[in-house]
Amino acid sequence: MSTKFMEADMRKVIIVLVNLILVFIFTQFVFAQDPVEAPLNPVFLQYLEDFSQGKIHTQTAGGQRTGYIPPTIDLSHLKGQQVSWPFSVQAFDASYDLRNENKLTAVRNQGAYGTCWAHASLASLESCLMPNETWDFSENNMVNKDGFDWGYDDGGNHIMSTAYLVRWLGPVNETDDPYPLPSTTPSSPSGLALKKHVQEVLFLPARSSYATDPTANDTIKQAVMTYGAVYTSIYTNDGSIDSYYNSTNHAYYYSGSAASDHTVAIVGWDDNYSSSNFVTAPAGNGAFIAKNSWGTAWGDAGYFYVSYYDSVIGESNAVFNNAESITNYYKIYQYDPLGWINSYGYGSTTGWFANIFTATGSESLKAVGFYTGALNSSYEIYIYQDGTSTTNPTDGSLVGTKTGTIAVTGYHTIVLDSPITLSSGQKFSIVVKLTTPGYNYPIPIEYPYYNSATGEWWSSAATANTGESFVSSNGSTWSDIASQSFASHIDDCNVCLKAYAGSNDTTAPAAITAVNDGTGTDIDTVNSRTTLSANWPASTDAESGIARYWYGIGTTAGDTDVVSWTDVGVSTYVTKAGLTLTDKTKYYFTLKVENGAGLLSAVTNSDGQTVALANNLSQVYSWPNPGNPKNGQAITISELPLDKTITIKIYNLAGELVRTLNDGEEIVAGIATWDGKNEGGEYVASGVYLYVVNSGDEQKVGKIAIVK
Ligand SMILES: [Ca+2]
Ligand SMILES: [Ca+2]
Ligand SMILES: [Ca+2]
Ligand SMILES: [Ca+2]
Repeated sequence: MSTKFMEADMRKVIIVLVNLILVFIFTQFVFAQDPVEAPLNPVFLQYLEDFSQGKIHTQTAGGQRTGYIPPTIDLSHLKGQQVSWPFSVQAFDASYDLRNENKLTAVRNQGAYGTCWAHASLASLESCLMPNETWDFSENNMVNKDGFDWGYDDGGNHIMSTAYLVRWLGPVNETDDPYPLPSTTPSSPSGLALKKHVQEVLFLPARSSYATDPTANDTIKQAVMTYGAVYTSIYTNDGSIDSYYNSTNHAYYYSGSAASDHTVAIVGWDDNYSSSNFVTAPAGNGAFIAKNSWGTAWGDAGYFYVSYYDSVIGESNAVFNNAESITNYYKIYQYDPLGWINSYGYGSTTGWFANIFTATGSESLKAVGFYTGALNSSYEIYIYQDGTSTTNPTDGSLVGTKTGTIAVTGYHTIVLDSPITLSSGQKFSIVVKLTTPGYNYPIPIEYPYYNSATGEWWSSAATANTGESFVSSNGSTWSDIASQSFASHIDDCNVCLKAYAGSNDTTAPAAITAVNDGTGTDIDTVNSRTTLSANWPASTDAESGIARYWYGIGTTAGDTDVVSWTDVGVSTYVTKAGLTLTDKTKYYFTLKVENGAGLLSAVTNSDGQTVALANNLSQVYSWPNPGNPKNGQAITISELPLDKTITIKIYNLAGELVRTLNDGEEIVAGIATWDGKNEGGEYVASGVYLYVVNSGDEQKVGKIAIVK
């Protein structure tokens, strides 16, 4: 062997050694020090790519809008897993239908917008609250206020709706923020009254193939029976709903490999639903019953059947089952308003994560909330107080612990065994050790995601500061994750970990000093049959702040016989429409204040406003405008004078008489309605119409836009 060869061999040995050392250092670096981000959901990444290439269609051949975007977080590792429920379960009946259980609110209509995801989410939330409570929450608010980068019409998913709900931005009432009519620009007011505190959302595993797994439907069936309607995803698009949908039987079956593009709510099942009811017969009988958001004119009054053999239904599932009273906790501490963007891990099913918070009042820490990415996740919670370190969340005194197991994937609130007293300005940290069996990314994280390939932002509003969120592989060596050298595309990162506190305030808030009738300076007369307003200066409570104002309206001061006590959130004015007011009668607003501890102030009354109706046409107007009478909402012509002979005629723009609404009779209630039909009983075409009101000595002309 020549010297030259020996030198070459030595060089090889050295290179191998150096490589080994580098690999060793690198693995130490990765596994002992820095968390690894889970791969983002490949279906989401494919969606972004397809979107950038203009391949995404959010409308069926029938013109129905869809609007499902796959989430950033990949939960495909759960596919086919069955939940081990923490309660005893019984065998399923062959059929079950929430329509028979007083567990469903009315079918909604997403109309012209890609908002299926908000409709399916709230269908589940509303259903789970029934039959004890019946609500109609605002999809418009959820879509406008979700906080993500994509627009109103661009779609969304259950991870987004969960983020909006568990950060306590919603739900708000439909009547406070109604769904927009077509052709209006969607917007939402701020400061609306929050109606529930959503504390838990279950993300059920994706369903396995029913053809190969007869238990594939069990988890969904159990959730429907136990909780209510289950949000789920289906495939409808590229015009295919017409190819896969039997509109006579309202039966849908798709067997291809396309991704989910629409969301609905599963509300029941029928094991014996015949395979012959579908366009193409699946391998056997059986169908889920699903609630759609395409109005009652579609399907079986808005419902339809989806075959058990459908290849897509059950892919993304959520149960919005734990909406609690807004008095459950007074305050939420959180750094993750945009929720679960992705997850971190250290190559192990166990990881540690922590947040340091500063109390902003005299409070009691009562509960902790976070996401779990696997079934049967086990947790250990440690609460520390009075730490001085800004880099170690376990600094300070350990003042509380709690351990347990959580059966189902999703967002959960863990109530501490005993509340922990906090004083204003006091530091406290929540430390969680979480084990997610079968999933090596136990740490849920929020950050501003940007897709450089397509130039699309997803969650750019996410922000973070150092000293907030920490992660660790072992609970002793911690990394602050606000800015990270090891993950160049991630900065402004927080862990998804919330804290819930009650207030220790024992004194009631100050009563309102004065209530003004009307929308400005106090008025004493009002010219309306339907609408009263009031406004007032803000109240104060130094300890726990103002949680909400309550108002009522009565015909004597302090009474609430016209409008019973109603929460208006922190708004310092209210306009109540839809009343039936009596001429020459005096109405009084009455107000009280609730603080963060749930204590109420004394009551303050306005000095009243007397209804004094105009006996002319000056206040006449029509609403809604534009209107869509074919959708069941008649056009109302309002503020018509009483004690007069009135004619009301509708003309088209060509000046042709379309309909006579009133021909000289007195208008008893001060309003007239038009059902959108002509004299022949047919709905008029879309367009602008004129209404002409004549009272003998006066005439008023107004425009009505009809849309369909
Ligand atoms: Ca609604
Ligand atoms: Ca954040
Ligand atoms: Ca107080
Ligand atoms: Ca007054």
